Amino acid sequence: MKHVLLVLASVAALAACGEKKAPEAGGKTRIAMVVKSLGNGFFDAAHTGAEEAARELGGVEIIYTGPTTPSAEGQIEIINSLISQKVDAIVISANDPNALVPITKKAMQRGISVISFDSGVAAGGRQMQLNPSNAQLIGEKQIQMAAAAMQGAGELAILSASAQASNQNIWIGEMKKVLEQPAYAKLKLVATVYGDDQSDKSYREAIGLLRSHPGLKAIIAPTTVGIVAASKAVADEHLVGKVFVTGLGLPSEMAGHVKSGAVREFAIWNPIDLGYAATYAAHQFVTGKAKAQAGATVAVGRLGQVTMDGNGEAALGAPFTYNASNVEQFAKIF
Ligand code: RAM
Repeated sequence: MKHVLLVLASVAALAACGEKKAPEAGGKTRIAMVVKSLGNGFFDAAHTGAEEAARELGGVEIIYTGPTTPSAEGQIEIINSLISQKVDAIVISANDPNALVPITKKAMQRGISVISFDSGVAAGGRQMQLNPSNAQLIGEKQIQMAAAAMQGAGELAILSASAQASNQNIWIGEMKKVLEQPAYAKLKLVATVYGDDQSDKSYREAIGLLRSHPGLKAIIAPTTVGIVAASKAVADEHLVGKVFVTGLGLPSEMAGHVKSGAVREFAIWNPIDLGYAATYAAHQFVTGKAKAQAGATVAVGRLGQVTMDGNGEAALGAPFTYNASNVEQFAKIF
């Protein structure tokens, strides 16, 4: 797999980690995976990957946890408790890039390794951020898929996760840049709404978009929860064939919506691999094999190694596209 090195400036916060504590003699290395919220299939798959890494590494226990709804407050409370439990590492997908920094800094000062993955903590609050792929590529891919479904012209809207989500906000920024390119001059972004990665709120927001923008031709949902809700809303409003949904989804949750025609194609990376790599990388920091330094490489087991850029970020491979020809096959995996 080809690893993409994101070039971003600022090395400022890489040194912000405390002294590493050695895992207790004889005890297991405890790695806590803190996700945006429980009950999200994307993170269930990341958890599967974390358990795989734990088995491979040996002597590792995974504590899988997260708030019931995606909030920074909920994650702060959980991290406080993980600090008291003296876990060895925290692997977090953040609900807010900045709000978590004080608590994750505190964890690092206590010798806990902190890695963010998927949705990043700002540079001062973690030793490494593992991105699933290159953000520009993710933004570009989603606009390309929408433009193809819309035949190059018309109104589109974005249905995102929570308004503070680091990853979705970066991808939306990239999508907006792509929309400025002459090739997409006939595409008009009319609204961006937030379903908070909650099925019911995402559904209500999607219905709202369809009713307030009768000329809408596409909804891009850069979230696995949002894309399912938007597809259901399009079907329920009898708009299949008129409004196309695309974005980032799990084949297992999207197969039916591809079949119905609400979705022609969507993309995603392998969430099992992402959880596996993030857990493996966290273990490298716990054991002192990885250092938070620009240009440093970090081993990620069967996926090889990733290279950290000046902002402490590294990335896995390109997203993959799914459509009627392959969605059923991948639906069996994630
Ligand atoms: C949701 C979450 C997650 C994101 C995926 C694409 O499950 O918001 O952070 O990476 O969608």
